[in-house]
Amino acid sequence: MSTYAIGDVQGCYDTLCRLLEHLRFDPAADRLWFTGDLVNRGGQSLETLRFIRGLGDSALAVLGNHDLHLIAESVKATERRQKNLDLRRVLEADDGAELIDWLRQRPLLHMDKELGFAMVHAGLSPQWTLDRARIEAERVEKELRGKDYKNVLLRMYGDRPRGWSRRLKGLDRTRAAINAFTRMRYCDPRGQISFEAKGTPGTQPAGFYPWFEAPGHKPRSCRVVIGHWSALGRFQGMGVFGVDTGCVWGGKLTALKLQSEPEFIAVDCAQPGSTDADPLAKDDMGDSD
Ligand SMILES: [Mn+2]
Repeated sequence: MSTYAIGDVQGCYDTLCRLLEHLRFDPAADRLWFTGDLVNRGGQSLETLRFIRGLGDSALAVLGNHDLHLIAESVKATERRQKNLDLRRVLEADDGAELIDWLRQRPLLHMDKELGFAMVHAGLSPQWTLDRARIEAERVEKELRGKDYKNVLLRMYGDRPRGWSRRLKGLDRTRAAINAFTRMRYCDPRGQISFEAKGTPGTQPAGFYPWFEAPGHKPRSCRVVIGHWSALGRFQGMGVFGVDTGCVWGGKLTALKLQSEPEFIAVDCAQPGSTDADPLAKDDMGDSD
């Protein structure tokens, strides 16, 4: 039995099938982890959701910013026609509501202490141990599954507050946690996020660090798999493994075999993608992963 963590699929279903063939994935024996952003831009978001949901207990996925955006669009869908064709196919499918409901129940953080790995879409605040991260994730997950979820989804957008703090309450705390889990790349030692910086390490503004290198960050008891950061690409360092290799941009779809010496396995993108900015950035700053 093997467990593979797969990077951002973003609706590239054909490429996912190609990767799983390459891995000789056996749903009866193997397990798949997905770093989130299952949907948007690739053109086959509907097929991707159907397939991964259909895997049942053989697959688990954490929420990414594009997944949250789709769920939020479903809340608004009755008010205006969806312009994004890939997302519209999900919203208008007979099983669309069921798929989105399933997506809404996904966690923000997955941790398997026995395996020694955790997974989030983007990052962890430097103030969080993994146990603290789990508490913050569960708090937001409960809101997304609760009866006020529409309000939470409609008010999660935006870059303020710029970082998580234990003093934050209510929706500010929710938004700060969502931004860390699903959008962060660079932050300062206090966990204040630079939403503008999205390039390779070394290109960020002074005083900001890749979140996993922020000075004074809390210790992390598991290795952490992330997606979201296609400019970082295939990455291994500081106990972090990056597996977003920009499939939807014509790059590769990458799997990481989770074992004591993790192994990267990738296939080329099988389809062209399109371009869209980060949907959770209220002012559309081109934060694209
Ligand atoms: Mn993302």
